[in-house]
Amino acid sequence: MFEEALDKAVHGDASVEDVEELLSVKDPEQTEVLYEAARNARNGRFGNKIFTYGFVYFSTYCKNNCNFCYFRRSNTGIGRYRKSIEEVVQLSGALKDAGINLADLTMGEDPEMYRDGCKLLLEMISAVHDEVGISIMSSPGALPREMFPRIRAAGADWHACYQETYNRPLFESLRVEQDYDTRLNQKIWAMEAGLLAEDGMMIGLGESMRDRAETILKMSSLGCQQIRAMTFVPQEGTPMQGNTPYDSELELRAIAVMRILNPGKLIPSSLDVEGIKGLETRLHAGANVITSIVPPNRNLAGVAQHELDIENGNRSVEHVFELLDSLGYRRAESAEYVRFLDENRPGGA
Ligand code: SAM
Ligand code: MD0
Ligand code: SF4
Repeated sequence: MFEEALDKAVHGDASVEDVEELLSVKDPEQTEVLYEAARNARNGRFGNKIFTYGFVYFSTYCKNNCNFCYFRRSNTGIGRYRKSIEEVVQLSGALKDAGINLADLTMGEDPEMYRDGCKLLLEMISAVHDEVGISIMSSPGALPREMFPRIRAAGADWHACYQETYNRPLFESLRVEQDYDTRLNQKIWAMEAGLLAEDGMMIGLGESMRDRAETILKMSSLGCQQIRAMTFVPQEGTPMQGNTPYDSELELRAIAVMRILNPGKLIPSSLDVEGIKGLETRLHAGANVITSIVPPNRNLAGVAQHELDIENGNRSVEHVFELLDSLGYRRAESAEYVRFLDENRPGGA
């Protein structure tokens, strides 16, 4: 029963069957009840305040071959780039000046960045930390355990590394040649080193409703301070290019359920799935962070939508802020964001 499952979720004792029930809701009125419960959970902790993240995809080279990803190594013949430290500092500075709360420094698993104990990656993080002073998320893929204290010392606040699914065989078939446990440990090693951690799931990879429910419960219990769901967008030139694209309904229900189970966590509305037109629905379902804000004219790519809404300025800071205001939300000041980080940092360090 929907009502019973929702009640249990709100009170923090939802079973995997309850989560499945909530994710499967079809009736439009019940779906609105689900979203409303999610907004109540969010507003109770965060009011109408929304955090904003700029996306700096600074290297699109990758040694991996994830079946779902446009930037997998076998997708030869696509335009790739690697930004210099100066350029990343400049981009991050512009985000800070515009009032964005965090720079998400993201890369493919670029061997150039990993060379000599991740020398370039560490230099990149410390340059942004020292010269700009904006909060930093590092999204570098899977790192060896000993790197985490060094990433933290360089000035990163967050390590983002998404499991995509907690169905192990499905993970192994998608993230080919990658180790499930090593990727799972990324979140744990990060938190041990005093970093906040983000986990995430994708929807539309071939997983079942049960898998989605189990993944949401695992993500909720691991202790990460930020969790996300993103709909898979099929990519040209990859083994999954012919998959039928999903609409965003399941992602919205996943966001709502994640929020009800985790009132105090950060949950993104990514502009990287449906562009700017997908923002309102995701906030309505309980998200409280806007990610993948990308300035135009900088030759920067997104991940799931490597072009959508970037050069037309729809993912720009100004455009996103205007829309937030018109929807009745308030963008968080960076001081408020830093307070959230300080209050939620593992180990209180
Ligand atoms: N390379 C690093 C890694 O894999 O962790 C960091 C960047 S990676 C491109 C960031 C995330 O984008 C992936 O973990 C996945 O969740 C998401 N992603 C990649 N391709 C996608 C697609 N086609 N549709 C939706 N999300 C996608
Ligand atoms: C996003 N394109 O927020 C970014 C990316 C990496 N930490 C995040 C998936 O949608
Ligand atoms: Fe590389 Fe990340 Fe894409 Fe996988 S998801 S191919 S690791 S950039």
